[in-house]
Amino acid sequence: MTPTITAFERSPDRGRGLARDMRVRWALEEVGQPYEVRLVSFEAMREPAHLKLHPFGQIPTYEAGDLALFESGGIVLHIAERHAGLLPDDVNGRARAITWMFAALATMEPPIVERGMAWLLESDKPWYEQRQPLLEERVRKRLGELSARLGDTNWLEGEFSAGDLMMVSVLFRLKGSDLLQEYPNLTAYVARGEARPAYKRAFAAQLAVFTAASTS
Ligand SMILES: N[C@@H](CCC(=O)N[C@@H](CS)C(=O)NCC(=O)O)C(=O)O
Repeated sequence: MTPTITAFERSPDRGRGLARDMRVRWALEEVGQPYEVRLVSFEAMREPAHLKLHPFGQIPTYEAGDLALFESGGIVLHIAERHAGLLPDDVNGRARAITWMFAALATMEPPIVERGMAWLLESDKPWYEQRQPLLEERVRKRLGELSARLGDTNWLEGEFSAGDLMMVSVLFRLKGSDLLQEYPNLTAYVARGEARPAYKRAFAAQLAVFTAASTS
């Protein structure tokens, strides 16, 4: 059965690959599962039909048969559990890979998003100049800890896994920033993720939506 995911009709990040349907697309590409995309506008995301799929009125969602999911982490985990290629076969290895997914979403993503949102929504406010170094420090702390753990290995737990897919997707939000560049092993880790053929296909598919919308 071909699953259907939702994605932004118009990309607020101008096609930089930050919208979270990217993680789901990437996971589907990694496991070789074809998928369909239903594009939604910001207005449609607030409509009852979409709220039935996603209680918080966001993207991405995932539908396959009578299963409907929301939350990129839940969706990627479901894909990884249903198909070979994103989770190790042994029970402990799977548990560790899943733990890295949670670490990406619950430990790394919040300070990274908070820093980004402050820049987006508060950079004209009088407190921003004072607040920004604090937000950067919180991100830097987590990057330093992650960098120390990754060391000079390619992936977090041996082979590439859903844990790496999620971690790279989260770090991608810092791409090009001085913060990420302070950690050459993390910069290289993100680049390794981006170099994967499945990532490239997912990125191209998401970018095509932006390109089509901006020329129409
Ligand atoms: N924790 C959610 C976050 C979903 C989320 O923030 N989606 C964004 C796009 S990346 C969205 O729909 N933003 C529009 C809005 O919140 O109104 C997940 O990982 O799926």
